[in-house]
Amino acid sequence: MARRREWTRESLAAGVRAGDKLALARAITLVENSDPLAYEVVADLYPETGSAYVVGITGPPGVGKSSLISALIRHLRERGTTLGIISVDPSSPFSQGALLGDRIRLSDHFLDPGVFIRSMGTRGHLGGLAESTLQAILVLDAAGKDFVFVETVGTGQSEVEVMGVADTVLLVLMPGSGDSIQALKAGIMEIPDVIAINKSDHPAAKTMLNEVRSILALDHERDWKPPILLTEAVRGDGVAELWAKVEEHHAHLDEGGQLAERRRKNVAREVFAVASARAKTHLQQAVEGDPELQRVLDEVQRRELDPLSAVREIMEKVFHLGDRNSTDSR
Ligand SMILES: Nc1nc2c(ncn2[C@@H]2O[C@H](COP(=O)(O)OP(=O)(O)O)[C@@H](O)[C@H]2O)c(=O)[nH]1
Ligand SMILES: [Mg+2]
Repeated sequence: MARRREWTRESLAAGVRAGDKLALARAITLVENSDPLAYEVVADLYPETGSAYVVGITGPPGVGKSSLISALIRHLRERGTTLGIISVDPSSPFSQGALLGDRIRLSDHFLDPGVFIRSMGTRGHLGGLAESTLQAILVLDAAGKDFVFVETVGTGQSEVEVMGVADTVLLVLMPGSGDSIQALKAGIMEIPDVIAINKSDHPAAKTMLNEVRSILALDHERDWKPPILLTEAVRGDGVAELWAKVEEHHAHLDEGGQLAERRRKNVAREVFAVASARAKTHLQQAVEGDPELQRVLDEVQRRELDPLSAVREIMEKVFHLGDRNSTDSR
């Protein structure tokens, strides 16, 4: 390893712009650590972002998201397209230590200058996962990547937030992903833009395809009908067809002027989500470290103070806010 380089705000921003892998790695590490230098660099780069197309790839663990991404990388690299990949999957093979044993030669991608892959842990993000993912996407965007892929395990709230920044959301399922089917049916899971039923070599793949198709058929209101494709990520079957559908969705958004609108909404929601997450952290820390606020909570427990009066006291003390949510202002 080379001696660790000292990056400045200027040199790091310049390195990111040039797509230098060391600079990208450093910038994203700083983002993960909520380092002030990361904020400065992203602030400098932000006006230059917006040209990367962001594809969110979500779905239950083990369905083949990472394998599919790898197959898509191969497909796209043949055409010279450049890519940034952020994997927010604790079991991701996209960390250099975990490449062995996989039939897909992910290591090839690490040597390719047109691809930057980064795995981000789901824990230990001071500023929250949504925040660091958003910043990391901006870094890769500023580096001039044509596409940024974000892989998340589709289970929790943070993943929903992470998917909120994607231009196209690709849901990956496999035969046997019954929970996801139920979640789609019940409306718990948002309808994605494109669905891949991976592991099409599995005998139940067709059944799964029909099941998903029948659920989506109930939804008549969308102007974009999410296409459902069978893929076999390991062999690359259906991958070109899958990508064609992502591009079709992109074109669909472009045509109607919907891409700009979707991005505007996404950014607004993301800014709000990050602000909320910070407010929550601030509140928790304030209550933990303040004996007076602890006393307020104790009083509620002893039924000496009602819960909403406690809320009011806490909000006043921590945020210097009155009772804004009170209905009596109407
Ligand atoms: N049979 C079969 N196995 C697959 C396919 N795609 C991925 N796998 C395997 O499924 C396992 C999980 O894949 P991975 O890409 O890590 O899934 P992820 O957790 O969704 O990212 C690995 O052992 C892959 O080799 C496929 O299309 N067919
Ligand atoms: Mg994965």
